[in-house]
Amino acid sequence: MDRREFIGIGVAAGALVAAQPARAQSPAPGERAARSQKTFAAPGQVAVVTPNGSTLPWRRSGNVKVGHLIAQEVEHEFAPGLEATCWGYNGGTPGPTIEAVEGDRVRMYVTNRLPEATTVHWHGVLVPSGMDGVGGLTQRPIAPGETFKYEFTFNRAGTYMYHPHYDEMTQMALGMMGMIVVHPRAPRGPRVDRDFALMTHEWKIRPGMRRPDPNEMSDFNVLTFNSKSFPATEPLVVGRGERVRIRFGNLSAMDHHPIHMHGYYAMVTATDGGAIPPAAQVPETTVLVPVGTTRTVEFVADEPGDWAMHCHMTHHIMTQMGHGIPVMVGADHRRIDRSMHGVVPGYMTMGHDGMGAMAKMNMAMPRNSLPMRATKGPHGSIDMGGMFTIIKVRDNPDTEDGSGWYQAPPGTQADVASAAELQADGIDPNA
Ligand SMILES: [Cu+2]
Repeated sequence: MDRREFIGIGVAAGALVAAQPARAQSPAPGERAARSQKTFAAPGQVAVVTPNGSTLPWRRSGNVKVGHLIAQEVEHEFAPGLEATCWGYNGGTPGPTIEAVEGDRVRMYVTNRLPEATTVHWHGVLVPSGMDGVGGLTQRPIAPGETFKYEFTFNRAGTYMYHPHYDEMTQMALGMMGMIVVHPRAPRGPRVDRDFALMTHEWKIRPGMRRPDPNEMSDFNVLTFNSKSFPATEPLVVGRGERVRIRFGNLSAMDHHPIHMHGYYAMVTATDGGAIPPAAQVPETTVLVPVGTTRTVEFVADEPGDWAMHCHMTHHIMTQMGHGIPVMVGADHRRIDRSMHGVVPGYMTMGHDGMGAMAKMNMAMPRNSLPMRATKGPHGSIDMGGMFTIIKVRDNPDTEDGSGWYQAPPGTQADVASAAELQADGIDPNA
């Protein structure tokens, strides 16, 4: 195959996309993925953006789209300060989003560069049994060094996922997963202006370690959207009045993620089982994304602002440092500090007034760990990490680089109450 054949093909659109490396460099925090990603969709439908991720390029071979997944070890940065050796596809975790159009015939080559066997299961995609990727049941596992060929037709539009079905516990815990988006050949429902794919995931990485622990069952301490922890999660920059679609996937080991959206409610329009009929769609401000499913939501972004979107399990917006520490809330820290100063000068009990203030401290941290100080926001520290991102609704989304903050119009922002205001409304803070 020569270079000219190495092109993306949008079958229905006929849109050709230039060759790109298997993995675009992860954009810096705040940098938008939209410009760097070469994606395509069917006519009248926008391409999917995978924040912090990439989209699989296709080669053309007759009427077949040919893709190549390489299962391999990858060095991955979860957020500045925390890197780990993970397993993924085509240089990253999650693997590239597979984007196709209903009716596309695809041939997927899977090369195994891992030290153990693997397979790829096309979760939710209706494929012939022998293409289902279940090690031992539907195929011989792909040995290290081998390349297998899968071939099937994406005969239903929807949001699906791919992941190994051999030593699942280890391979998925180490980061092997990806999203699959199949556009309908003809658009259905209202046209959307933005289309995003976000894979939720959970990891156990002990502070200072460089390997996620695949044996962990309950105490996960790194929570991610597309394998990034806030503040490294790219914001979703959208235009005021635009219709936005977000496709969530969950291949976590053990936890369902209730993803809460500020500023909006969204209609849940599809699962990995297919589209939900309009009469059965449910409005939610928190959409539960159970393990092993996808949930697709749509909303109209008619309210400008910086809107948090995050898992509502509070430990899932924590960093590693929130785990395994004693309860100190309400403790008389002065006595403890006094007795400790004899042995550890400068000792400081933490957490007695709650943990929020720790976000501001520049404490020395174990190497390769995510501190609790999180990131600087426009009004102080944002003391959240993990599975947290921001939807930035702007009047001019295409000229925004995503790094700026919303300026609330006068009179529309919470602030300290003045004495005059308190008096006028009969509020006595000392009552
Ligand atoms: Cu969660």
